[in-house]
Amino acid sequence: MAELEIIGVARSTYVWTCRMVCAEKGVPHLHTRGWPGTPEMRALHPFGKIPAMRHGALVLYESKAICTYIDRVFPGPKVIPEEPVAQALVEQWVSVVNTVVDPVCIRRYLYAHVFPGTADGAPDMAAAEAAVPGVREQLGFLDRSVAPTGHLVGRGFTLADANLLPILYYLARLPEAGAIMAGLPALTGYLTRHLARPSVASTEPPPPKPR
Ligand SMILES: N[C@@H](CCC(=O)N[C@@H](CS)C(=O)NCC(=O)O)C(=O)O
Repeated sequence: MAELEIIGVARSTYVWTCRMVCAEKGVPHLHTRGWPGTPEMRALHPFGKIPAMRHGALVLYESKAICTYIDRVFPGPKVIPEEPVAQALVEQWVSVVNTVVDPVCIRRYLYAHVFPGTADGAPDMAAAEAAVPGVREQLGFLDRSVAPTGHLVGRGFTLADANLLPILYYLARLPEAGAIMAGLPALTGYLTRHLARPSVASTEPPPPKPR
């Protein structure tokens, strides 16, 4: 079979999810760095976003589509269960995390710290603090959701977890969200336990370069 290639920078939450799924299933893949908005990414993705995937003649974008393809085409443990209810719940979790949690927790809150757009590159604290009530509400909901089983769906690791973990990983490292998470034992335990999982640990992005 042709080699599978995941293109995008390792620190992207969505790139990490795709690489985590490969590792979870034991699918070898070539990871090629690609920065959003570059001509290389625009050749693979109509809006130059990451990740993209190449497998033989197939080029695919959108992390959910990429992970679904990998799960269906390659052997290894299923990250999207075949049982209809569990499958629907994985769909639900990927959708709500990508359309509700990511916009607040990553695009508004984390970006205010990491890509603030300020003249001196200092965090945009007004924007970060404005996002905190939403971050608190969402993290509380996630804490209650993982408390019963330590997973988002059923009792096993699924794409729902792979899709959420990168977001929690970054939030735990930021002051306001980190403090909120410290008061949410189920969510903190969930993150700590899954970060030790081989598929998660082996694909963890390198630490950011000091400013
Ligand atoms: N829905 C897309 C989202 C991809 C996405 O927004 N990726 C971010 C990096 S985590 C990106 O490319 N941002 C740059 C941009 O939006 O121009 C997916 O699931 O793959």
